[in-house]
Amino acid sequence: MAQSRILRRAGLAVSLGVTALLLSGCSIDNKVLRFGWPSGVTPQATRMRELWTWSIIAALAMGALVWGLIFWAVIFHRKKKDSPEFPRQTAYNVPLELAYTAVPFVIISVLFYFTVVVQSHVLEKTDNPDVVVDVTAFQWNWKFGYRSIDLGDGAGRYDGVDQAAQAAVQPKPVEEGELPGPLHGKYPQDLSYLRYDTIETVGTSEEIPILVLPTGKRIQFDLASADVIHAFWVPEFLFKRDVLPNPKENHSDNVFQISEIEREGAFVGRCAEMCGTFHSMMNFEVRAVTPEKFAQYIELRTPEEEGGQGLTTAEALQAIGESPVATSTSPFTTDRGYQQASGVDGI
Ligand SMILES: [Cu+2]
Repeated sequence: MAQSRILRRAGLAVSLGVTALLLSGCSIDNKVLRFGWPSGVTPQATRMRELWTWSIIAALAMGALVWGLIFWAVIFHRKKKDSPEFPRQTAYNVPLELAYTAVPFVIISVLFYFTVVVQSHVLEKTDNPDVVVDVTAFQWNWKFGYRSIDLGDGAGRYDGVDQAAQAAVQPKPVEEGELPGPLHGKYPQDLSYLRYDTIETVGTSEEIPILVLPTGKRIQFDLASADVIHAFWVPEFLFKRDVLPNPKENHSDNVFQISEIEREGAFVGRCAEMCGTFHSMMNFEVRAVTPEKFAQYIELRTPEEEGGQGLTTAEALQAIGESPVATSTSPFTTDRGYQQASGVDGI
């Protein structure tokens, strides 16, 4: 029968297509199979991207099946033109109805299972990351500090907490008769939860902050905001995390890790939580360099009194043969009179 031959051929084409996809598989990081996502630079990002790729393939396969069934019914089971009879009615087919109630649950379970597996891989933390970075977000920029570094072999070992600055923000002990503050007993001006390190990079309106990191090393990010809620987002990490003030009191898990950055390069970072007037200009750059260059960078940036050279971010980047300014994004003007001054009227 012609009809069944068409169906058989269609089935064959679909299964051949799926097999080809399975064989070429998710290891091929090409633009089509990424379905709009950027190419990740961490193993965590790759796992998430693979989950995305397979979820889309599953959804498309399901879509093709459903559309196929709809068109099959529409085309081959219409009411015949000159016949008063309806096509054969198949309502109240209990096994069929049970099946198509049960199948979606199976689909959801499979998607749920793989989501949980990938999620726990992405959220995994180990005790001794090679580099710990303190990220402080504020309206409207970023500050990055190195809290601790241990690249192994004693190279680049460094303990970076700025004890004096940290001590300066410790709140005064509560005096007798003083009322507790409104934030879990703390006062709004109490910024002792923020981190201060010896080597820091602070962004300004003129300078995009560059967070220099080594490739191939486990990196931990500790996030905190000095004011409102921001979000730390590096598209190539395929990962965002909200940055809150008082993260502990706000029940935010403000720590995450990546097991490594897989290649050198400049990757743009953005604030992904609407945080006020200049939110859209709150960009930064992750600059991934080799561990050797990174160790050199840290030494150049270490203050002179601690045996380093006390260079700025830009100077130290230049010294290790890297661009001293961000290459993935550029500063925006934050001068509100700018458009008028440049002759654009009416805004
Ligand atoms: Cu922000």
